[in-house]
Amino acid sequence: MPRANDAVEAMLIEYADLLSILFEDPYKPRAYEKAARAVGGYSVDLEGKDLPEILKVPAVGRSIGEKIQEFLTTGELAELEELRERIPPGVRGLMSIPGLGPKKAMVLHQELGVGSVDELVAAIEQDRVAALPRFGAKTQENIARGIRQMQAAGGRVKIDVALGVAETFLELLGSLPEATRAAYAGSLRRMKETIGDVDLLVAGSDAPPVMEAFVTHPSVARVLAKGDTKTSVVTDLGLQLDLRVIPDEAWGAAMIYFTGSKPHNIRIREMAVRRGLKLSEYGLFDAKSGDLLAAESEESVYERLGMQFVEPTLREDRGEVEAALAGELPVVVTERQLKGDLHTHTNLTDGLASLEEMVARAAELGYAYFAITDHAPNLYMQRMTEEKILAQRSRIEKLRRTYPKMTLLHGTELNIDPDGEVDWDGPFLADFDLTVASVHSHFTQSRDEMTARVIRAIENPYVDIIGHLTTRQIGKRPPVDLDLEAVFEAAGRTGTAIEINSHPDRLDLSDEHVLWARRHGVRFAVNTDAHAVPHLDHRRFGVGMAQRGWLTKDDVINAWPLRKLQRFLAAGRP
Ligand code: DGT
Ligand code: CA
Ligand code: CA
Ligand code: ZN
Repeated sequence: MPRANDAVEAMLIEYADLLSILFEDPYKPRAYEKAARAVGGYSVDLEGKDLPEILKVPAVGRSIGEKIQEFLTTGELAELEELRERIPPGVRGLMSIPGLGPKKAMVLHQELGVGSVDELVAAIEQDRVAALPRFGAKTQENIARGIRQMQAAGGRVKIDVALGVAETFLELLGSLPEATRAAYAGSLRRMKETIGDVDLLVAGSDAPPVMEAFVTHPSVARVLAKGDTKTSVVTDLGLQLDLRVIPDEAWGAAMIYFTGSKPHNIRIREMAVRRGLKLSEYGLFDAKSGDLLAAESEESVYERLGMQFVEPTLREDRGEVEAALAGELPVVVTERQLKGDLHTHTNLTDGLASLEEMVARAAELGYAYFAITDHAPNLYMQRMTEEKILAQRSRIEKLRRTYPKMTLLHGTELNIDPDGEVDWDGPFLADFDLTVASVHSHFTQSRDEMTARVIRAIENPYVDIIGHLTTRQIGKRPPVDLDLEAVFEAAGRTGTAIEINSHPDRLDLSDEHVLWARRHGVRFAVNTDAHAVPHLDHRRFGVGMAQRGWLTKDDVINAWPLRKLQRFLAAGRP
């Protein structure tokens, strides 16, 4: 169930966007954005909370707090409705183009009547954007590049968004008396980084009431097709959902079929044919007699095919069918096997939560160890100093007494500078339990420069983990240009772990990069890079990526017992 906080966050961001389009003052929108992030990252659900409770959220003052209260009690905000009257919805959409701010969006609307991305593309093709005062050819080209970047996501949505929508619908569908089971399948179950549409399955013998409940869900914006076996809708977020109602007895066969992937399905179907069998979404049958051999559970179907059960995250026809036939599938790492998180932030730098709040949640997750890795000084905005980070270390040392079962590790996230150097020198770095080093600037260096830069950081004996290696942000920022073969070779050679950053905007490394790095004996850290308490749960996405990269617990350093992790961290230090 999406929390009220998510709805409040979206409302405040829209309010900030519209303010920034209409007014010159940059401070007010920023205050709303800050409050929006604080609400989204706040660990307490604001549903039903009164004003004093709302005012406990960091960065939420009285005026914003009252707006949140109005929104929570009435479901809307009068002042937001007024702003919406003044700006066509498409204009705000223009702001999601990388590099296009609110002022330019408003000029494009006022001068050219542009009210959507499609209209903007047309205006660019006619060179009408370049002709605007203070725009010019260069700005037009930048905007065109931004649009291409945005469209590279291809209308797909990020996995966290799709999962939130799927869970909301399953809550409704699963509670219907006609439904004996309900689940999501498709790319979402395979945990791909982006999702084209959400595939839902409901088991039951009476489909019409299920379909009716589905299309009348409040977040359905449009019904594309409605039938007794399949119904498709589009939600208010523009995401398509396909619902299929299937007989209980065929649940397993249908789950296999609609989980896919298509290439995996084709491979197992061909295999079935070679054995005189026939596999469909209704079951596995004897081709000659037509007798049903298996259908009820996925396990029974795979077993009757003579293969191991294949985890959904592995079903991409990347060799998993052969491995399952030979009984050689890897036992992929699971969320429960993670013993700690090795990259997290607090409000000492740009995190939202205090050290104590982050650590308390880590303890709830049952971690054996937990690392705090706030930003080092060269990310100037964060104003880190030696004094501050040493003071944090003292606080951590005191906090250790409160958590006898969890080992708190003190680390830092270093910045890899353009030459591959990092913030502090050896003696100071030696006193950290671990370090993560990441690229946070100069993203456009040439491939040779960037590769040499990252390898230098990898070879630094004090660097334990490379954070978000390619720095991509899905749908927003392309990856940096790197010779990955050379980078992975260096990481394997030096025993430097590479992070799988679990944030759904990053998921960096991607599955294919994990498979590639693994061939060089690289070790991985599945980290959240959490900047707020709820972000610690993003690990499920990082684990999905690790599974898609065929990783077992032996490949993942934060699935190791503390002693083994400590030996790994200490190795290679002078
Ligand atoms: P998406 O939605 O683009 O993120 O990716 P999927 O994998 O969810 O693809 P989708 O929604 O088109 O179909 C869901 C599953 O249904 C797919 O993974 C496998 C199965 N499927 C769809 N079309 C075919 C087909 O033509 N042949 C076979 N064997 N399976 C199919
Ligand atoms: Ca799908
Ligand atoms: Ca589909
Ligand atoms: Zn970080």
